[in-house]
Parts: sequence; C-alpha cells; structure tokens
Amino acid sequence: MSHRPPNPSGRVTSAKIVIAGGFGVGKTTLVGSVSEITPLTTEAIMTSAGVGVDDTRQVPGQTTTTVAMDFGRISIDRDLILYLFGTPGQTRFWFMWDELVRGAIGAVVLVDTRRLADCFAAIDFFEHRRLPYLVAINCFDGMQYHDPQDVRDAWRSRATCRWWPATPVTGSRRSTC
Ligand SMILES: Nc1nc2c(ncn2[C@@H]2O[C@H](COP(=O)(O)OP(=O)(O)OP(=O)(O)O)[C@@H](O)[C@H]2O)c(=O)[nH]1
Ligand SMILES: [Mg+2]
Repeated sequence: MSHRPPNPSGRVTSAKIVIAGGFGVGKTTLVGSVSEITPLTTEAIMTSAGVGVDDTRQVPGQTTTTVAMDFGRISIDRDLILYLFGTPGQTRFWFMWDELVRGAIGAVVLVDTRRLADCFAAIDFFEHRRLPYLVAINCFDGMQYHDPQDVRDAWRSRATCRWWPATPVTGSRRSTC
C-alpha cells in the first residue's frame, strides 16, 4: 500500500488496466489472485470441438477458457482504485480486445516462458496502439524456463515496455518471484 497524502478533493480516482496475453497463460488466474472482490469471469467449458484448435499441451489442467472478459478490482489507496480487465486469449475472440482496451491507461502482457511466441501478437497489439504495457512472467509451478535477464533483453528495444517478473498463483495468494 502506498502512503500518499489523502486527496484534498476527497474524490476517488480509478484507472483501468488490461491483463492480456496468449491462450492459457494464466490471465484469469492472475485477475482472480490479485482482485479484492470476487472476480467476474466468463469461462466456458472447452469441449472436444476445440481439439486440434486449442493447444493445451502446456496447460493440460485447463478445462475452461475465457470467452469475453475477466473483471477484478484492487484498491491501491483510499482514493485510488484499479479496475482489472482480463482479455480472452484465443485468437477467435480477439475482436473483443478493441473494446476492452478503451479507456485503459496501460496493460500487463502475461507471458508463459515455455512458449514466448504466444505473447508476440499481444505485444504488437499494444505497441500498435501506443498503450504502455509491462511484461509479467508467469512462473508455472515455480519453474523459470528462461533467465529473466534473457527475457528482459528480448524486449530491450521496446521503448514502451516495462518489466515485472511475477508469479500469479491459483487461489487467493499473491506473490512475486
Ligand atoms: N501451476 C500453475 N497453474 C496455473 C498458474 N496460472 C494459471 N494456471 C493454470 O493454467 C490454466 C490456464 O489458466 P487461466 O487463468 O484460465 O489462463 P487464461 O490465460 O485466462 O486462459 P484463456 O482465457 O483460455 O486464454 C488453468 O488450469 C490454471 O489453473 C500458475 O501460476 N501456476
Ligand atoms: Mg482466461
């Protein structure tokens, strides 16, 4: 929690942050882990129709997928609230992204370093719109498959990018690595 002086106007300021990234990288889990309210989710069960379309090899436990958005909230201070909007990860739902980023001040691109390339489209999306973003590494099961410095170097040329290695966890715990 920050210790900023109270806003003299007494008004509450809110900001919108988008949580984005490829399919199954942990966006819904992240929003649920850090949100102080029960998150709104739009999960649909993945059926056999998705076999051959949805690649769940790296997340074999995944049985549902976001079909519209996730929503959560974090109170940074008494007068500053962050609203978190998680995107769907599957390309067939990407038409939602233009709506979801409207009014956002920035984005988190969540990355599973076992499949870095899956986040490139999200990076391109935010760079194209010149929306500031940071890259967060999801250390699935506590494993770091790449040295954080190597991943940082891969984004060094991206002027709008900031760095935040993170470990979203399933459940209500919050932690970073
Ligand atoms: N062990 C572990 N599993 C995780 C973590 N984050 C997500 N998962 C699991 O990975 C799978 C996908 O997580 P989701 O949060 O649904 O991923 P998503 O990015 O929202 O997926 P889509 O909305 O389908 O793109 C689920 O089975 C989660 O339980 C993590 O930090 N550690
Ligand atoms: Mg999701």
